[in-house]
Amino acid sequence: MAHRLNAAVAQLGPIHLADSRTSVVRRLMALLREAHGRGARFVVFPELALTTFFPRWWMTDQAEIDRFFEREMPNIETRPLFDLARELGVGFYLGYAELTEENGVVRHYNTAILVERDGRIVGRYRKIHLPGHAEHLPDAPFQHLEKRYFDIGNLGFKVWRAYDAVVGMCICNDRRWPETWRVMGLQGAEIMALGYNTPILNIHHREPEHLRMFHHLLSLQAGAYQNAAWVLAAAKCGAEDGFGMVGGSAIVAPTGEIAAQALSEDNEVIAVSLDLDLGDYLRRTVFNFAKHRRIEHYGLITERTGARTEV
Ligand code: CDV
Repeated sequence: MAHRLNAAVAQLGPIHLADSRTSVVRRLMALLREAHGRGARFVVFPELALTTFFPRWWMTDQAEIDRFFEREMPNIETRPLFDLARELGVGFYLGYAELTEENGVVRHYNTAILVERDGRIVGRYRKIHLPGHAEHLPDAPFQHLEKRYFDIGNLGFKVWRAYDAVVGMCICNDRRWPETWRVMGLQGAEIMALGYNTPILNIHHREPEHLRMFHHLLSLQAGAYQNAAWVLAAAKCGAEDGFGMVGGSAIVAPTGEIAAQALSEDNEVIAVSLDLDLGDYLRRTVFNFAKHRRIEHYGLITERTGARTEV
């Protein structure tokens, strides 16, 4: 029998500073219901899906920063989403800012969780590739302070058995690094989920706006194809308090083809019946890692971080 999973990506339009968690969770629940109505058993929500993309704001008061973080999950505001997931039998990926304590030390992570169809959290990923800067850039049109507000994720790139498939997770900037996909691919990931917040402008250097979408899709398509996996990518997009972020949420097939793509920069569900046998076939043939990879020539990838020319 064909091995398939009906899955959806729930793109979110803007969340403004003034929007409450309760109103955002209501939006997530409406999207979950819509995805369920279209047959989905697994839905991917964006990165930091409960708040505005707060790393754009310079803040020095830790109490003010911590207002964007969740101390437990589910909590009073998000519980209804988990209850609805269980009622409908739909699992989900959700990105949020996690505040936790490890060995007596307070930690802040940019986190994603995987929730099974019975409402249980079965997987947790903490963002590893944190982009941006830690210092205030007074001349930039906005800040990108992930390096200031978050600790580097400490859970690695794992995969989990969920929804009768093997599922990996990553977050936003991770998609630009081929190592992210490969480490999940080496664990047999059939589905790789990610949420993102990608500002339309690059604050580090000026570039044509169309490159933002091109590099986004290029990264998803390469990651999917080279690892023979389905990639499900959910944007938070549109203008949050006037700061624009790209849409382009997509479901990419293991062939690297885009199977579905959001058209708007607002709340939008896209859904596809994922043919998991297709990835399986490609992992047994052109991307049969055991047969074709030559790890004796790949040492530099883990031995060296920055590029250095020695000739
Ligand atoms: N939230 C992100 O990680 N955003 C980054 C920045 C660099 C645009 C991204 O890679 O999309």
